[in-house]
Amino acid sequence: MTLQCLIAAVFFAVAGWAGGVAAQVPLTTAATIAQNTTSIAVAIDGAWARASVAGQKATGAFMRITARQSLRLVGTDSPAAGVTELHEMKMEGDVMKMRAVPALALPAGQTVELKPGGYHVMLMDLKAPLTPGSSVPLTLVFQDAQGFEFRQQVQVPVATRAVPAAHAPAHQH
Ligand SMILES: [Cu+2]
Repeated sequence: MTLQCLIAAVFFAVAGWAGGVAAQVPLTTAATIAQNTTSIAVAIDGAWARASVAGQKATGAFMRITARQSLRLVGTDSPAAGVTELHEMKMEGDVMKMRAVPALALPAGQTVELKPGGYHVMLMDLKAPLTPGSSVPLTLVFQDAQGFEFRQQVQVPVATRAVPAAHAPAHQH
């Protein structure tokens, strides 16, 4: 297949997909979906990944996510890690256990916090130690109520602890 032919095929696939979406959902929703690709629908703040040392295989990334419309976080990916998963830490009896979860619900307008001891993005099979002061790209995959998926990339600062939030809503008086 020539490159030109490949581009044409991709364009056709995208055009066909866009037509399908427009046919299934009201026009206003289709417009919102179109905007999603430019990262408007989801606000992410306070993101940080815990620094790791040489030989350490895994670490966690944390952030606050606020979706304008009801969405689910259904996937994560980072070039810094061989495997990237969404995890949850939970007490089972008196033991803190960590497990992979397939998706995280993001109710419209509510801030969902990924934090140590709770939900987090697990970066496993690290390709190099995460050094404080550097940052790692992280791709989040969201799915809306219609099953439409879109991706948002975040540049996550590496730190040894949570970045103090200058605008944390919990501390306004
Ligand atoms: Cu984990």
